Amino acid sequence: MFLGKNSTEQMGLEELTSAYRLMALSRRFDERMGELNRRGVPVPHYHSGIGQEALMVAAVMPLRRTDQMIYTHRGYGHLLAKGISLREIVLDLFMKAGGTNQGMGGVMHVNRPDLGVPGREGAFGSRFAIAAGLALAAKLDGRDDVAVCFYGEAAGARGILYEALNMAVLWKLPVVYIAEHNGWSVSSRTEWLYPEGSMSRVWRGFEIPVEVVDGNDSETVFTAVSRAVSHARAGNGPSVVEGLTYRIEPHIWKDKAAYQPSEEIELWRARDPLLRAAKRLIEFGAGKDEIQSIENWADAEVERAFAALETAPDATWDDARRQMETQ
Ligand SMILES: Cc1ncc(C[n+]2csc(CCOP(=O)(O)OP(=O)(O)O)c2C)c(N)n1
Repeated sequence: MFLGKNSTEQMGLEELTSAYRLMALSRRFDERMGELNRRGVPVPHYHSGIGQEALMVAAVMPLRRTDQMIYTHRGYGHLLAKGISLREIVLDLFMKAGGTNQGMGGVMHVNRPDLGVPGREGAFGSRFAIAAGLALAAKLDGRDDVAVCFYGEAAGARGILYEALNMAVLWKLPVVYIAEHNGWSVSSRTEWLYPEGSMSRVWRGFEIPVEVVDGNDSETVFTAVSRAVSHARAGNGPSVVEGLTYRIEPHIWKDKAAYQPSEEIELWRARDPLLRAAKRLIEFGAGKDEIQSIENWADAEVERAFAALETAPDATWDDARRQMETQ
């Protein structure tokens, strides 16, 4: 069962330019963190999202500010696209004051409830039920907001998916699940975890709309998720979009990823979502200088975020308590 194909939300030059800015920022930040790590600078526990930027960013762009979004641990594109600044993310990562959790949650628990980012679980799986709960809250309050829940191969293999989806289908909850099919779950291939190597196959039994899309093509992702969001907002219940992408970097940097064949990585590098978006921008009429100026802007933003880190004080429990009292 597929979502109504006659729904034609598509990216124009403006949307694709916005997507490219956010994807470039996410990429530059991952590259900078990798560089620091290679130089031996102590960096926090980190999961690089290189290669997955289109899925992270273009799937969030159809959302409103009040729509809820549960992100994954890999990459920061989801958060940037929902309006959280790189400065806040960096301060959270390095556990400084001035971020979103005042140094008390690290990057696992970036949250901005005012932007529809309530945070996320540390032990993967409960996100399926949390997202269904957020959708239920919107429905009970009479808001037409939706909840969007990204998940990886590991979370999707847990039993709570079935419990949550059963309730979401029963109560027609406005929730969209987005599977980040990136080929690997630490050192296990997706094919070793799911029949037919399909993360969305299990959803078919619920007879809800399922779309499998090229997760490295921002326009395709945007269109599919826009359709899923409209479906949920119109009161038609849950759906799933599975985006096919690839984890270019190791699970974490201390993992040498000897299990990951270099030819496979090269194959996917050639499908780089940024290169593809840049090519499309040129087809839309953008100049090479415009693309370069976006790259320059992203570099400068990364500089600004790290500059904030230089002066930020360490967070204290008092900062955290004050923040909790104001939320
Ligand atoms: C219940 C639970 N078990 C284990 C972990 C530790 N853990 C963190 S990331 C990860 C792998 C995630 O793989 P996947 O979902 O495929 O996402 P990817 O890292 O490929 O983006 C694991 C097992 C966890 N957070 N929660």
